[in-house]
Amino acid sequence: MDPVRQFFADNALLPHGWGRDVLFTVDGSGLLTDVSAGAERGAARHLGRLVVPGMANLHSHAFQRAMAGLAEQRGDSADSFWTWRRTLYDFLDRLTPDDVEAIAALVCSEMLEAGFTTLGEFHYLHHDPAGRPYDDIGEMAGRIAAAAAATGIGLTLLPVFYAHGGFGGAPPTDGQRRFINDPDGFARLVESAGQHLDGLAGARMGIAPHSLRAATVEEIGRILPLAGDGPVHIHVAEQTQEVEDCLSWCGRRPVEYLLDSLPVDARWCAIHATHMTPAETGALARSGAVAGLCPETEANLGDGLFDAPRFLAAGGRFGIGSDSHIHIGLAEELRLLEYGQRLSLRGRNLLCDPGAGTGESLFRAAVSGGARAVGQPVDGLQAGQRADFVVLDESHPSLAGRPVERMVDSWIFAGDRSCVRDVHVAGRRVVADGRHLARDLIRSGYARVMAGIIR
Ligand code: NGQ
Ligand code: ZN
Repeated sequence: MDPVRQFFADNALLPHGWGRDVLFTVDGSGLLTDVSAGAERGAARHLGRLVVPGMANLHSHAFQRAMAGLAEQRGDSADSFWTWRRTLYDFLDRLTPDDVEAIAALVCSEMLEAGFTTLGEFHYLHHDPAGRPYDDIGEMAGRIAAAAAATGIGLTLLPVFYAHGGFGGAPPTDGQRRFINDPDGFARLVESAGQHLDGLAGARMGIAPHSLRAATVEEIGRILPLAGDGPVHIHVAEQTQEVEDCLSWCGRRPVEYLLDSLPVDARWCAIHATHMTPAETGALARSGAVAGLCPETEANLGDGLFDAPRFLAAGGRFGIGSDSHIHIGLAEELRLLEYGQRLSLRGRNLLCDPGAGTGESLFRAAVSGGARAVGQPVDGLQAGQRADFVVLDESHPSLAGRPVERMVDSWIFAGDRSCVRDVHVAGRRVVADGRHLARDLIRSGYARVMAGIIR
């Protein structure tokens, strides 16, 4: 364990607003024990002029980073989410554990460079290309853990339970063979995954029944105890066809069915939740579940628009994920979340708290909702939370000369990851001058993998 350390920021975004001259005290396990504004710097290490908390990226399928941009040409028939999914299934046929580790390391390093300090990995590529478990059923989970360890990102691993190809326990398709487990196999997988996380600082585990298409509510009820007090994530109501299939199978809509059938509470994260009636939106907000929004992927896949104004007005919590990694950007995800509403409602500053800018409102909400969704102490710069610092570059053209209260708005709407200078996880610096410390090694490993799999 490292000794107690102190860090100092000229300006830091604290839970209740910007603080000046902020002194952070960090214990040996990387948690903040004290945060004091108006302090003397003393011997503390200077972080920078502008420090904001790290954010969790709550929804990721890391391997999909390797096919970003490869499904953007029109096929013979109308392209849709479902034709994209066929491309995905063909692509993932080829990936070995070494490939997945190298791709996941790239994803983690890109997330860190963007300002994300925790990864929620919704991990479902379990078995070998023939659909047989590896000798260690948690082999692939171990590779995700290795990538997190190599990059220093905090990891919440969410092993996925996937058993069916449609509502009502329909048999899986051949393209899904690498994902499939029965509840007993899944219990072994969770056990092995837990062993792979042993000794990995900043790691946590939960579970993820993939969707109401891929798991029955009876099966989900059976596997729930495996989550312990960890988070439970599920994809729900992403596509209108899923809503129609659910209605014709059970007479209820997916979110309605989920809330009626399972004990959904603040430990849960409903990924996408795009298609809800106003009643479902209110009920999901009241359940305490976090909405896991992935605006860039949802736009890329043509999912639809989440009713954020209604959800937030009902007290709903949300966080963001980069899901398919069509692009990895913290500013861009939050910006698109707001822009979707602007385009549809023809107004401005729609997801804005009174007294704060829109970018800052979205950023704060996503830090806090993200922390809840990944089940980690990453809810902002306050005592008891992890010392995850994102240092912004005040000389960046999009930030230069702005008052401190407009900095996050300027980053989110006018900037991108080039505004991020340094990133620390648990008090340890992993990004310096915008570059992950192992960037070159990680990128060359990734390039080698890509040369082998793109045919
Ligand atoms: C996934 N992605 O699990 O990667 C899914 C595709 C499915 C999104 N839903 C597979 N965006 O949903 O069946
Ligand atoms: Zn997903």
